[in-house]
Parts: sequence; structure tokens; C-alpha cells
Amino acid sequence: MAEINLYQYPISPFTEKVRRVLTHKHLGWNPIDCHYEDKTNLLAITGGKWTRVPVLEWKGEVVWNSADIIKWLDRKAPERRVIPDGALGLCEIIDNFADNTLFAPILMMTIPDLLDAAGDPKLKANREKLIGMTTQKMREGIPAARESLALYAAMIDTQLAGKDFFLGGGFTMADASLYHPFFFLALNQDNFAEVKRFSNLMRWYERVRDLK
Ligand SMILES: N[C@@H](CCC(=O)N[C@@H](CS)C(=O)NCC(=O)O)C(=O)O
Repeated sequence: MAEINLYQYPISPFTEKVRRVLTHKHLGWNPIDCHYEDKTNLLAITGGKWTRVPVLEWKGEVVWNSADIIKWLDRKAPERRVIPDGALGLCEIIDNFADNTLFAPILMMTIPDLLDAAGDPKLKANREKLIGMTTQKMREGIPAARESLALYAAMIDTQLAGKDFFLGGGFTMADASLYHPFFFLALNQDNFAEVKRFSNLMRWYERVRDLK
């Protein structure tokens, strides 16, 4: 059994950011699936301080918030580092862009179909409250979301030309951060088809997805 406990949802993009880093570092983990409404285990492990996933527990220490987990892991397990010397600020800026700017249109495009397919009215009401928007309103925002996604995907594709990974060397936190929204987008293959024309992005997506 691995020593690391990772509180998660299997489809959580923010958890996927951390899972990519754990995979790169060859660190195994025990996935602990959480409930969207019952936060008892998250509150217990974080001393009442946090109700979101991911939360990571290792050797008696508990860390949450995906970017903070990755920075902590890079100190705790420095082999196969993901934050190159002198690039912490850059990684943090890219992470912020990925979580707040790139992820926003992908959330709009993905959530309505996902919730409708789940067919669980309680889950739907819970997620609409969390996001602060009805699925109907989200659907209205999809044309604009598609345009934003195309713009961001083109920027990322440009930067990836001739490179295996975003910062030009090996896999870094920047790749984990930028990958997680595309992981979520890929839950719906019709939506994912919208970025297939970006060939550098596609090659990079598969490289990060298939990390060993
Ligand atoms: N800034 C946090 C965001 C984490 C987050 O929002 N996680 C989502 C799931 S992907 C969540 O737990 N939302 C609250 C909920 O599901 O009740 C991070 O990077 O870890």
C-alpha cells in the first residue's frame, strides 16, 4: 500500500494536476474518493479548515490546494523536481492562468452535459450552487466559452512548437497546471474535438497524459 493518501474525485481536474506530478515523481498514492456533499472526511483530516479536493496526507502531514501540494511535494520529495531553479514565480503565474482563465470556459462547456448525464437532481442543485450559475445559464455562455478556449489553446500551441514540455526542458509544474483543464475537457469527446486542430497541443497533451 502506498504511503500517500490523496483525497479526491476521480474526475477532479485539480486533483489530476497533482496526480500528474505524483506520477512524474514515481510516487504511488491511495485514492480516497470523497463525496460532493458530505465533507466529513475532508473536515476531519484538515482540522475543519478545508472542504475541497485535492488534499494530500503523507507521513502525518496534511496539505491542500493543488499548487501548494505540488510546491510542498517538490520540497519533500526533491527527486525529479517539477519546479526548476528560478522558475517558481513563472510556474505560479502559469498555474493561476490555468486554474482561473483557461479552466473557466472549459467548466462552462463541460458541466451542463456532465450533470445532465448523471441524472441526479441533488448533485445538479449542489453543483449549480457551488458554481453560482444554473446549467441553463452555463449553456448560454458556451459560444463565448468556445471562442475563449480557441484563443487560449492557440497561445499554448504556439509556445509548445518544437518542445516536448511547456518550459522547454522536461516535465514541470507548468505542464501539470496547463494539463488539468484539458483532462476535464476530454471527459466530453465532442468538446475535446474543438482543440484537436492544435497539433503541438495535442502531442503535448498525450505526452503528459501518458507519463510513466
Ligand atoms: N484552489 C483549489 C481548488 C480545488 C477545487 O475547487 N476542487 C473542486 C473539485 S475539482 C472542489 O473540491 N470543489 C468543491 C466541491 O466539490 O464541493 C485547488 O487548486 O486545489
